[in-house]
Amino acid sequence: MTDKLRVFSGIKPSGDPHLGNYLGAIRNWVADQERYENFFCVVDQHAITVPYDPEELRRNVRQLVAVLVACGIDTERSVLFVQSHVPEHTELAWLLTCNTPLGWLQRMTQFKDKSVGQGESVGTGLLTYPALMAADILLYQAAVVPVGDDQKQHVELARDIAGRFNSLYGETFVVPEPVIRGVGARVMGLDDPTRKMSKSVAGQFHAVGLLDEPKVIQKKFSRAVTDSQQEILFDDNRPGVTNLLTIHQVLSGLTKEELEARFVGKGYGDLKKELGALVAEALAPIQQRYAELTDDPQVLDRILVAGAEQASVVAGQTMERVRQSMGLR
Ligand code: AQP
Repeated sequence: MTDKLRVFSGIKPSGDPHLGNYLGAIRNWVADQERYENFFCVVDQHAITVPYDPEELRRNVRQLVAVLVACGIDTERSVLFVQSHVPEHTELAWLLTCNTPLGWLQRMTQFKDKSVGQGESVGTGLLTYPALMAADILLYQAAVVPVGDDQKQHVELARDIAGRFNSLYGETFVVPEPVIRGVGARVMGLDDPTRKMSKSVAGQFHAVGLLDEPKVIQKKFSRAVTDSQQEILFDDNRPGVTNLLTIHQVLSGLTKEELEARFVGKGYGDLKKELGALVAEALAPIQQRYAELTDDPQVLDRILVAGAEQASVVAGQTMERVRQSMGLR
C-alpha cells in the first residue's frame, strides 16, 4: 500500500511515437514516477477504432513499450502494460457503455472531428471509445489523469460516468481529476503548425519520430514551415516560429525572454539548425537504450507479462466490486 495519488496514463500505438508525445506526455510521466503511483497503459484497443493493419499494430505495440522504457519509465516503480492483455478493460467498457447516455458520447468533439465525411459507415467504436477510456481510468481507481487539452473532454466524461454509476449502484469508483500540463502541452506539426503533431498524420515532414536519426531530425527541422517575417519571437499569430521556440524552450529550459534575446539578428536557418541539434542530443540516450532493449526480444516479453500481472490484480479487484454492484454476481 502507498499513500501516493494513483495516476492512469494511456498512449495509443497508432504509429511511430513522436516529439509531441515525448514533450507533452512521456517526459512528464517519467519525471512524476516518484510523486505518484503510476499505471502506464499502451491502449491498443483504442488504435483499432479506425482502419488499421494487424501486423503493423503488433509492431507498434512492442515498439511503443520499448520506447517508453527507453524514455525512462521504470517498471520497478511503475506498472507498464498493454490494455488488451488485461481483459477487464473491455468487460468494464461494456458495463459502462450500458450506463452512458448516447447524447454524452455524441457531443464529444473528437468524435465529431474524426467522423467527418464518413456518414453512417463510421465505426461504432469511434463513438463509444470514450466509454472504453473511462473504463481504463476507473478500473485502476485513478485519482489523477494527465492529458493533453484535446483529451480533457474525455476525462470529464469519465468523471460524469463514474458519478452516475456511483449514484445508481453505490460508491464504486474514484472520480478522477484531469491534469493539463503547461509549456510543451501541445507540439504542432512541422509541415503545418496549425495542426497538432500526430502519429497518424501522413507526410514525411510532419512529425519528428523519437527514433529518427540525427540527420533526419535536422532535415525535418530545416523544412519546418514558418512565415515570411524576420524576427524570431513568440507570437500566437505566427504558429510556425512559436512552435519551434516552444520546443526549444522545453528542451533548453531557457525563458521566453532569454530565447528571444538569443536569436536577435539571426534567421530561421540558425534557429532550425540549433533546434535540430538540441532535439537530436536529447533523443540520443533514448535511442541508445532502445537499441539495447530491443536487442533481446525476451526482455520485452518479460516486461509485458509482468506488467499485465500487476495491472490485473487491481483491475480484478475493481471488477469484482462492479459485478457485485450491478447484480452480475
Ligand atoms: N502534438 C502533441 N503535443 C503534445 N502532446 C501530445 N500528445 C499527443 N500528441 C501531442 C500526448 O501524448 C499522449 C499520448 O497520446 P495518444 O497517442 O494516446 O493520443 P493522441 O493525442 O491522439 O496522439 P497522436 O500522436 O495525435 O495519435 P493519433 O494520430 O493516432 O491520434 C497524450 O497525453 C497526448 O496528449
